Amino acid sequence: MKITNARVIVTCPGRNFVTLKIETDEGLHGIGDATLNGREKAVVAYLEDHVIPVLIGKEANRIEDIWQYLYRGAYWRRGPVTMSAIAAVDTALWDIKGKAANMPVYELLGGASREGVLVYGHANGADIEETTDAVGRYIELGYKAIRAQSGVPGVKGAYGVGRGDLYYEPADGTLPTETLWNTSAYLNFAPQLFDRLRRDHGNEVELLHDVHHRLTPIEAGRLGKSLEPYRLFWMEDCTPAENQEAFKLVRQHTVTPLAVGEIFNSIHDCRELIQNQLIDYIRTTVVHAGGITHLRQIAALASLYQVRTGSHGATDLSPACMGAALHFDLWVPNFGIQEYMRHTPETDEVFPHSYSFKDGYLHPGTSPGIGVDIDETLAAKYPYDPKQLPVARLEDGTMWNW
Ligand code: GCO
Ligand code: MG
Repeated sequence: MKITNARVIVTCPGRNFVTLKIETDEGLHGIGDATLNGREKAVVAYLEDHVIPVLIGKEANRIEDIWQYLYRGAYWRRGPVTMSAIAAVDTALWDIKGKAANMPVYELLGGASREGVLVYGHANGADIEETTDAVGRYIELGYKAIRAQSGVPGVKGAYGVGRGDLYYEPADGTLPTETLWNTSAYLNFAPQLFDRLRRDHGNEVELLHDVHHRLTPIEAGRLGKSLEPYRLFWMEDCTPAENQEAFKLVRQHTVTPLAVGEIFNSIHDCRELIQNQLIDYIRTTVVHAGGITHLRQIAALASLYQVRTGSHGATDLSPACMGAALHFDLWVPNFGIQEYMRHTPETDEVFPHSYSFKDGYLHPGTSPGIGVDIDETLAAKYPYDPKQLPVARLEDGTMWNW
C-alpha cells in the first residue's frame, strides 16, 4: 500500500487546527494532528516543504521506518516544529494501518488494558467562589478528577482563568497579550483555594493544579509543601524544566506528586527526570512528542521507574490528537490520567469522532484506525485566524515565564 498523496488542512472552527491527511493507492486515508498553538504556519511549512515530498511513493505500512527516516534522516533533529510534523505523519499512518487491519489502534498496540480512560477537566474562575462553583459543576457532569485554577487577588492575568466553561483558549491576540505575575500573592493564595475546595467538595474527588512554569525550584518546593494537606493528584509544571536537575530541589521538599512534559518533544527532554524519579507523571502528547511511535518509547522508559502517563489534552490539541491519545491510553500499561478539555461544537462537527465520555472516563470507540476523521468541506468554511499565546512580566516589567 503506497502513499499517493498528502496534504495539510488548516481550519479554524473556534480555534486553529492543522491536520495532515495521507492518502494511499488502496483508497484508505489517515489523518494526524499537527497543531502547535500560535506557531501553526511553521509546522505547515515544515510539512509542505520538507516532509510531504519525501512521503509520496513510500510504503504506508512501514510506520517505524518512515519515523526513523523523518527523525534520524533529517540532520536537524527534534524541536516542537519538527516533532509535531513527524507526529502528524505517524498518527495518520497508525490510522491507515488500523483501517487496513479493520481494528481500532488500541488493538494494534496490544489491546485494552482497562475499560476506560480516566480524564480530568478544567474548573476555573475569577476568584475562589467562582472556582468552587465550577468544580461543583464538573462533579455534576461525572468527572472524578478536576484541575482547579483561580484568579489571584492582586494579580492581573493569573494563568488558567479562561473564557468558556468547558474549554479554555489562551491564544487570544494577533500580537501576544501582556499579563502580569506576582509570585508572593500566588504562593499565599493557592493553599487557601485548595483548603476551600476540600471543604466544599470532600476528599473523594481528585484535584489537580497547573503552576504553568511560574516558580523557581525552591518556591515550587514551598508550594508543594503547603498543598500537602489537600492531597493533590498532581502539581503540574511547577518550574521550567530545561534544567532537569531543578526538580531535585522540588522533590527534596515535598511529597505532592509532580507532573511535567506538555512542552517536551523528545525522550531526551525527560530522560533524567524519569531515571532519577523526580516526577510522577509524564505529560508528553501524541502531537508534540513525535506521535504514538515515540510516545510508546517514553512510556516504556517511564514504566521502569513507576512514572505514569498524564498526557496533555488542552483544547488546542485537535480531536485527531485526542482520538490517537485515547487508543494509546487504553493500552499503555503505566497509564495515569488523560487531560480532557472539550472542543467547541463547531470543532466536533469538523472532526467527526467515535470517542465518547461517560462517568469521568473517555473511551476511544471501536472504529478502525484512530476513529477520527475530518470533514474537508466544512473545514474550508473556517479560514485560518492568526492568534498568539500571551507573555508574562513581573510587576517591575521583567519578562517572566508564561
Ligand atoms: C494545560 C496547558 C494548556 C496550555 C496550552 C498552550 O495544562 O492544559 O498548560 O492550557 O497553556 O495548551 O497552548
Ligand atoms: Mg499545563
